[in-house]
Amino acid sequence: MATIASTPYAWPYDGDFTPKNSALVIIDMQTDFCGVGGYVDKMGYDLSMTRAPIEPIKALLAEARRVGMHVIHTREGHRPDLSDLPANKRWRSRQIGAGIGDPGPCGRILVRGEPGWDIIPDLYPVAGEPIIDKPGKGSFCATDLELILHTRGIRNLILTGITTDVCVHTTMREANDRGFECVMLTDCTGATDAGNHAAAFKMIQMQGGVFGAVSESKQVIEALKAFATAGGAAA
Ligand code: C5J
Repeated sequence: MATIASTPYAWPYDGDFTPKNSALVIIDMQTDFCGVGGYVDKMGYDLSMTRAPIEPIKALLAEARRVGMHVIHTREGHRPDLSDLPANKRWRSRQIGAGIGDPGPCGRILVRGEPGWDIIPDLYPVAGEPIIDKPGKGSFCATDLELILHTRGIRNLILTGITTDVCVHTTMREANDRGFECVMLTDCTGATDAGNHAAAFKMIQMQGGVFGAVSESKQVIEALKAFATAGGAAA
């Protein structure tokens, strides 16, 4: 039995947590969401909030790699011909002056292959860490994430990234409905609005943990260090 201190229950619910049946999921840590000149910056939001999780994720990622836990990255973006960009998504983004597919300081906004679309160097994936390219907010919609999780025997998801209330929350909801056991980390996520960040965590904790549980990186790192100390025996 191994669990991570979290609320409203010790996660995972049944104590079946090991680096082999769990994945650190790092959502959309792209320049477009946390870099100068990217999509979020162009919309005029405070970048300090979407940049806040960079260092906590970096520390957790180092520990996850050290113990051999699965790591999965996602990127939100569209085909260069925009054939997978719904007209209403483009229209809405143009209302706030950051049209998806339009040119910006970091290349065409949220378009695959452009500099702003890629994952920031601090958190760049290494060999063996799948990258899920997704056209929507959720990581399961129009992707092969579910197949990869099943193929690798992963049942527990540790959710991090940006933004808390949009892509990370949508992914948690999709995963929960598919039977995956999820925890989201407060310090490893960030929103464009502090109130939305807080509300997103409150929502998770309703109804006994309606989408899963809430924790922070310190608790996960402690649990992973315990596995390393036990030489994997705890698994
Ligand atoms: C948004 C995301 N906020 N990664 N995307 O449009 O949360």
